Amino acid sequence: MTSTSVKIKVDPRDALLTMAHFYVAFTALALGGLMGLLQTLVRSGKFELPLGIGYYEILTVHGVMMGLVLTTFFIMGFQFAAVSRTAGTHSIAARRTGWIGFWVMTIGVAMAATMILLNKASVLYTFYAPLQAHWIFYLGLTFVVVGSWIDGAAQIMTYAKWRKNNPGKPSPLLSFMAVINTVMWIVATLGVAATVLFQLLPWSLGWVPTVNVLVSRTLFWYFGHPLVYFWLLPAYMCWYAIIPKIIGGKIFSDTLVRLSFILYLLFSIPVGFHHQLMDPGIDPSWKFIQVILTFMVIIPALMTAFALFATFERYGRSKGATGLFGWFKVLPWGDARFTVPFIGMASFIPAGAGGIINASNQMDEVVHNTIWVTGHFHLTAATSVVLTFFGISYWLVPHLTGRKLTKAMNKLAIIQGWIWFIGMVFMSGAMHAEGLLGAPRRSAFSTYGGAKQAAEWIPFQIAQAVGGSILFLGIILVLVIFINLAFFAPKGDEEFPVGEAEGMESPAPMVFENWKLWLGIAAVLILFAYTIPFIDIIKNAPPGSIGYKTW
Ligand code: HAS
Ligand code: CU
Repeated sequence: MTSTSVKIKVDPRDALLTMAHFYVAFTALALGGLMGLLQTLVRSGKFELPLGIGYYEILTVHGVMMGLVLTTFFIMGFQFAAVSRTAGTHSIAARRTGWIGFWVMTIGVAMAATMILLNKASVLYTFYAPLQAHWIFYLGLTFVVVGSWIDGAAQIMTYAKWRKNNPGKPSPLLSFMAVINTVMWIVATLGVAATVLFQLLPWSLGWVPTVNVLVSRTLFWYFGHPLVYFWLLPAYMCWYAIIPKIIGGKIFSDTLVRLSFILYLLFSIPVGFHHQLMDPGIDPSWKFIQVILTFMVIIPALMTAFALFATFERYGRSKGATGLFGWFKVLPWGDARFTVPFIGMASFIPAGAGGIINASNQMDEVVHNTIWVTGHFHLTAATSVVLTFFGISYWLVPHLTGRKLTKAMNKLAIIQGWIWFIGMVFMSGAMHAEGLLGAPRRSAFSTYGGAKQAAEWIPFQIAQAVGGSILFLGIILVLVIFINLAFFAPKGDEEFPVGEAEGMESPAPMVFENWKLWLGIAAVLILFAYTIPFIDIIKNAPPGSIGYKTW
């Protein structure tokens, strides 16, 4: 690290801001987790929801809490801490901006959550038209997005201050990674903000009678794919820049990390059509172009796999390991800070393979709208990403609260990681298999129709309920550990590990910090991938849809 302003410990005032984000995130996990358990039980056909509660209602709570609230709050909180740790304590103005962002987001969550719990917004986390929610739900979502922009602005302020004080030097790696993720997020959320503000909100208020469904889906997926990379990149921050320090190794290459993050910024956004391959009304040639761009964004994932293997292998050799997989044995399996994210990392290999299948148009015809896709994102988001987030919180929470991860909690955390893995093998594995048999996603047992069809799905549905129950136990363990580390663990110093890269004699080229260049290329790619199909969609629009109120 080059700057003198860099502190080994995150400033307590910044720590408070991160912890505020984490309290909301872990509350969302508790609520969303309970709903997840109920869903698997309902789908097993052996359980009915009491009090007339609808399946779509609990599915919406689950998706919104896990996919939107847990992730956004955890990521923003983590990035605040990472920027503070590596680019220096936030200024008073930046921290105040961060608090404003936090409260705007939290008010938004309260609005959206209230409407969902009142069953007036059972529209799932994708809130596709023509399903229509109460306008307060859409306004709440707008608050969450705007709040996250304010949060992001605060991080960018601290990064900009570092750049000003250190002219000509590449910024600290973790800060650079956080800022790329924030910038990608801001560009991506423009799409969802557009559909919510110009279509869904006026429509739910009754100001306009109809809505163009394909436009709203297209704007959603312009946002929806970079959304999943917004979840992934903080996990990469841990894998690339933190895990090497925890194991006692080195980051394989600082330049490679920066290049892979730039590639994510460029190629995450012009690819949303891979979620709409089966949507009528989009010219197949544009779908084809976006599929090619999707395959481009697999490149930085493969670069990541390569660099991580290199870090592990070089560390292993330095410990005397030999043979192809000798390094595997010398890794610190007794350290939850390593083991829990590592399980996430290893899961990303089959998870990514599933993604490549989805992106391959003809194969997507087999799996689209089946529960295979649910299996895919429970491996990617709910295993690779979320286990890494848990792994981060096991050292970050005590670092921020001035406590220690005790031996007992470390052990419990490792058990938690393995329980999650086992639960997910059952649940996600069964989802993939049931999807190949044609079982639809997003539906409860009672809505499947033909009993004959359902019969061959039943064993997989039971396996999902078993997996869901194991995962729920995993969530209880996470909450126990989190509460312990936040309030009860013994006082002490827990390290915020930040890795060093090999070969730093020649630092990363400054071109990586040329934002005009990268944002310019990103804009060109977005305009290329979306302009003509968008004009087509609007010009050839069928009469608008009248929509189904969910309340
Ligand atoms: Fe996806 C649907 C394609 C990655 C999440 N995806 C979804 C949905 C979600 C989601 C939430 O093309 C459902 C949305 C909805 O509700 O409808 N996805 C991809 C592709 C990738 C991909 C090509 N997805 C993700 C990630 C997610 C995520 C990451 C969340 C975090 N996905 C699709 C498509 C659909 C889709 C279609 C639509 C399907 C449909 O029909 O609706 C790629 O980014 C994947 C690349 C990954 C790799 C793996 C690299 C491996 C690494 C680990 C190295 C491990 C080490 C450890 C070193 C190529 C980096 C070694 C250890 C040992 C033990 C050996
Ligand atoms: Cu995608």
